[in-house]
Amino acid sequence: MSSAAEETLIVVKPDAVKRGLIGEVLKRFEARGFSVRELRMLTMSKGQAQKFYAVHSEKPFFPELVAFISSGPVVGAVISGRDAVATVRRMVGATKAWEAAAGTVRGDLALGLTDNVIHASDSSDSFAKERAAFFGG
Ligand code: FUP
Repeated sequence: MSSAAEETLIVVKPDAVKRGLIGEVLKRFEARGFSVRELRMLTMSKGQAQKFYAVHSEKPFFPELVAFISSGPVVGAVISGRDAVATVRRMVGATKAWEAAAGTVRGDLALGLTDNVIHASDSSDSFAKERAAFFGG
C-alpha cells in the first residue's frame, strides 16, 4: 500500500471558469480527502502559457493549446494528499473528454479535447515545473 503525501497542480481551464464550474471541480478533490494548499485566479500571458505547456512545444497542437489556455481566466490550485499525482489524474479522466469515464471530472463535465475543463500534473517533476510557471519562481 502506498501512502506517500504528495502535492500536485490542477488548473481549472478557461472553458470551465466561463461555465461556472470552479467550485464543482475543487469540491471533488476536497470531498475525496485532498487539501487545497495554494489557490490563484489569473489570465496567463502567451509567454506564461508557453512556459506552462513547454513539454508540448514540438506538438502540432501547441499553438492552439497556448491560445486556448491564455484565452481567459483560469484557476490554479496546489492539491495535497496521499498519492496526489496519480489519484488526481485518475479523478481527472481521459484527455479526450468524450472518452473519459463517467465519475471522472472530464467524464462528467466535458466533451472537448483542448477545452477539457482541467489540467493536472502527470508527475512530481511536471508539478515542480508547472507550479513555477503558474505561480512564479
Ligand atoms: P492530459 O495530460 O490528459 O491533460 O493530456 P496531454 O498531456 O496529452 O495533452 C495536453 C493538453 O493538450 C490536453 F489538455 C488536451 C490538449 N490536446 C489538444 O488540444 N490536441 C491534441 O491533439 C492533444 C492534446
